[in-house]
Amino acid sequence: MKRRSVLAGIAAAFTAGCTKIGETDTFRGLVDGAETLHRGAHRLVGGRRPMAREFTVADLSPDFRGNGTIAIPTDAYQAQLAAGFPAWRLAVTGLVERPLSLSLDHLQALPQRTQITRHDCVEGWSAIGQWTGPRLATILQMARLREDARYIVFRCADTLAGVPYYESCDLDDALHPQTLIAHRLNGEPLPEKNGAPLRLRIERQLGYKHAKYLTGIEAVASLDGIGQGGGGYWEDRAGYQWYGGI
Ligand SMILES: Nc1nc2c(c(=O)[nH]1)N[C@H]1C(S)=C(S)[C@@H](COP(=O)(O)O)O[C@H]1N2
Ligand SMILES: [Mo]
Repeated sequence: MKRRSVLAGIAAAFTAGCTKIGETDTFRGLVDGAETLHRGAHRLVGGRRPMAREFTVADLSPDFRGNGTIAIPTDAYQAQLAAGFPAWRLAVTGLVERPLSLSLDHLQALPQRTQITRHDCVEGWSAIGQWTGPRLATILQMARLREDARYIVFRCADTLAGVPYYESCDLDDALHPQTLIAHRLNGEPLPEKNGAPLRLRIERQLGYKHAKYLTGIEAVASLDGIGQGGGGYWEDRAGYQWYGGI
């Protein structure tokens, strides 16, 4: 209530279009107070920065290392890798009006975004890479998310110790402009070690959230009953935070 009235006061002052008001102590007090309140409110919803920092080509790491699964030694995957993944599909399922099965060609024909960002792994290393792909938001728009969808689950082709890798995020990160289904790293098709042919880039989150070897994205209302319910492979077993914000 108090916040509303302070903001209303400032809005009124601005609409009055009066510059002199800005020189009075009362107005300064109002502005400072509102900024504090605004920062407080931002922290309440998670303290998220709007955009992750982007870098230039001069900042690129000479080699973007691979971590976690860095190869999928099955015959089926290796055959696809050699052929450029003609049969790979990204399934879009769950709480959507229009389930999709998207080929690499289709994903590459959508509007693309390229961004240079820093990847931070909790194991203590970082790397800067340039990623290209359609926004996840574009894909979710095509599939028409239902109103009861609250999370997006990312399914991967690899297993660690026999358990499929998976991840998930909320809609704020899923629809964020820097969240991509990337198919290129530094201008080249994704290398096997970095998740060929498709991996998530979710730039305000730590490395383990960036699911590689993507086979499906699924809109759900709850994470209960998916994996062990923690929202991701490492969240389920090592107690990593589900909200791995940087
Ligand atoms: N499918 C899958 N995705 C994954 C992992 C994995 O083992 N399997 N490892 C995660 C971790 S901990 C990190 S740091 C990054 C590593 O990405 P990179 O191999 O491109 O460096 O991928 C993440 N995504
Ligand atoms: Mo990591």
